Amino acid sequence: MNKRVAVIGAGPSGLAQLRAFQSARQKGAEIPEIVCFEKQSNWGGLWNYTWRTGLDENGEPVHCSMYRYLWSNGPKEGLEFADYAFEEHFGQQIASYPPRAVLFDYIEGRVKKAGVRDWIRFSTTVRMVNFDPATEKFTVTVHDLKNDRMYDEEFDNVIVASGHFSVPNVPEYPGFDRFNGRVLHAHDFRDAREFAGKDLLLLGSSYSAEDIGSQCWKYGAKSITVAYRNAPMGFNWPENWKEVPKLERMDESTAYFADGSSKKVDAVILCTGYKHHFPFLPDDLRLKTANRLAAADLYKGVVWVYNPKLFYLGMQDQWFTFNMFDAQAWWVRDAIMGRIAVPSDTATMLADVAARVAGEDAGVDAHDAIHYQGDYVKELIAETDYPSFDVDGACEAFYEWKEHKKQDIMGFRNHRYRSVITGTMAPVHHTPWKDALDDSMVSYLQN
Ligand code: FAD
Ligand code: NA7
Repeated sequence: MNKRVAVIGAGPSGLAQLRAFQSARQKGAEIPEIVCFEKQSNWGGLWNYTWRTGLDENGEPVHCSMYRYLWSNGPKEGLEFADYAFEEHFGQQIASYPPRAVLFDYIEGRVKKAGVRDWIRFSTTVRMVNFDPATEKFTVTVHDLKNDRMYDEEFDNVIVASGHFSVPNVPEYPGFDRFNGRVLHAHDFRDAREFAGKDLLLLGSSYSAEDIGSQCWKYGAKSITVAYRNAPMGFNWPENWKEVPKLERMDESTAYFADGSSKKVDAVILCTGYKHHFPFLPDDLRLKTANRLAAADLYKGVVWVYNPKLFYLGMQDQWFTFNMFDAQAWWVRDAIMGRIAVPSDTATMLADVAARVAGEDAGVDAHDAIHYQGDYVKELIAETDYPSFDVDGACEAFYEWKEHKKQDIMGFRNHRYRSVITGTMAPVHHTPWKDALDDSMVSYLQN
């Protein structure tokens, strides 16, 4: 097979793609030449933590949106790789909500074992991708940041795995320019200790607001006020935490809300989500979608309907993560290797997208959404040799997680779940989450 395939990004999705091809080669298949371009100097995507914000050492936008003391916000039993269990990596079962460093180690362990690191060109940013209908090839223009050299290469397929939780959605509210404290987006939040003793205002009512608020609460913020745009999160919050309706305006020191209330605050953190942003793709190849489970214009959630030689991984909003990226990567591999037939007409592919959108829209709550994405994972893995696993069991872990959050939002991470890969029950973590201030791997693994 003399095909060449470009993978953009070596985060969990891109790495799943490398592992998918390597696994086919291990089973004796002839695979295309794979070149993965990664703008950071290491793999792991968002899980590759940096203290940097703004621009990086090369003048590129910092990709990382993660922060110190970040622990998994869902049970690890919902994301476990079917071909590489936590027990295989750590030599024992571990507790259910690992901190970032532990999950980074796990992600890295699988690809180290697969031996795919030399497929990746690190510190190399993709600047542009163009498709030539005459040759049916893509020209990928990249910038080798270490040697400050730009060059072009041709590929038969391109797989975009550049993530979509890195470019912040930054709204403006009246008075931000007069406010004397700091206004920052969640993307630039790094260390909750900065806000110890402070009164904080957070905007947004999704994962970032919940988790950054919780971190700041845990590390000693004086008060947390969360202003929601549509609906409050509605958890049973600690007494120094309040949810209020929409922010209307600010002055030098005070925030004013839609219900007429106000609050003097020291800093504002915009937990207002992220944008699907692909500055390296021209109009005819660029995905434009809302952050939802049925992403726009992707057949089977991965094939760009207007040019099926182009694929996207991990562009959906995510209940399932690592195992869903695997399901997609194995499927994309098989489409590229001719093992799976992709429809030849755009109309058929668009009908598939419309059906997925309708399926998502028919759901009424989080339970339906989890079930919907679980079914999607099942659908894809049934079509490849990705090891099948108990997806319904993983959904059960998510349902329990949702209940545990309702019961105690600062205590849900003290629960444990059963692995659907090995069948083993996780141990209870040695320290309740709210008291565990050290998030190092050494500390976490001391169970
Ligand atoms: P990313 O991890 O974003 O990786 C994309 C890669 O592409 C990066 O390495 C980037 O440098 C590279 N790249 C981008 N543009 C270019 C370019 N032009 N050229 C070359 N390389 C490029 N998921 C969970 O399962 N559990 C959690 O607890 C969890 N917590 C999260 C907390 C936060 C704050 C955020 C933002 C996300 C969290 N997630 C969590 C979800 C997260 O999206 C996934 O876990 C996962 O990182 C997505 O993988 P990805 O490879 O698709 O994207
Ligand atoms: P999400 O889940 O996309 O949520 C974004 C939130 O921001 C959501 O509550 C939005 O309100 C709110 N939002 C968006 N624009 C505005 C404006 N203009 N004003 C006020 N509020 C706004 O992003 P997150 O960062 O929470 O989570 C992303 C990932 O990071 C996630 O997968 C986690 O694993 C970690 P709405 O609810 O629409 O009213």
